[in-house]
Amino acid sequence: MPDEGTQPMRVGLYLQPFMKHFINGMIMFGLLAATACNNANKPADSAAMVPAQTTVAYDITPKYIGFSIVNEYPHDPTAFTEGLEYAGGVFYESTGEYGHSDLRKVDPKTGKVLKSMPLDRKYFGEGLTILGGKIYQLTYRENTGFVYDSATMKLERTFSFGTAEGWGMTNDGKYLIFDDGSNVLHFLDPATMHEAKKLAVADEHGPVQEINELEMVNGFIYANQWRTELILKIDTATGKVVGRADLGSLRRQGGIPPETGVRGAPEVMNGIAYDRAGNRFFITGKYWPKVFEVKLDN
Ligand SMILES: [Ca+2]
Repeated sequence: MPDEGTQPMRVGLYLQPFMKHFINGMIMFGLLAATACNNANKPADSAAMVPAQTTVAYDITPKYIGFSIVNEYPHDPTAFTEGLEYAGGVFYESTGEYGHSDLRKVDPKTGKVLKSMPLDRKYFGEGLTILGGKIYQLTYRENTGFVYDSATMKLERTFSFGTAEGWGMTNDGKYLIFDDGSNVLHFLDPATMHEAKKLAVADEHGPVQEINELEMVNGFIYANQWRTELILKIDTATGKVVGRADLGSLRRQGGIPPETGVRGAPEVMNGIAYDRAGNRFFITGKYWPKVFEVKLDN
């Protein structure tokens, strides 16, 4: 392996916007091509596996969702947050960057890392979710996912998934749901890791690209859209964006400085967790020194 200063992703970090757009474009081209192929060759009953519709725009504007900051807690400012989930009174967090990625358990009140399972430096951690006593964690471009025992955080096995990139992840109690930087949500059966269905996300303008960190709340998926300050509320039956929260002022209100491009400084918002018992949303970002407890007016 090259040393840290010459790692591909040290360059890749700054090429990420371009590369993600390029790769997303390729994925979309592939999906459209596959759709055309499927329509020509497959019977109608294969609809569940046909790539999701990608051109629809809805004629109803998503509901505006206001927000307010309820509380704020410390967050490790060296954590390149890629996934965040709340369970059993603690945060489970997946962090990214080659050589720095881990799965960690974090005390919400203090931000203290209670336990960390570092990834090999060839992996870039991405989304995570907890289902059926297991923690599932994606990687960015390594087409590898990890399955841990949720009680011990011991790594049990790995799996592969059929997209070029892995981004955010959540679950609906039955399926693992992840995204790949496009507008498509992928539903995986955790028993087989086979893809059961796809769902295209769209709003009144059409497909919504670069869906990122996810959180399932009361039957809706809440999603960061990458490089925006938006949280989208998505109907899991249709893929329709039914609500939209603009957290653009969260940084200012919460004392998180604007992005500067300086390495290690706070980057994009990327982390949504939900405490069902307390009906609390938690929001953080890459290299953010705080986690915010937020009330969404939905
Ligand atoms: Ca989450």
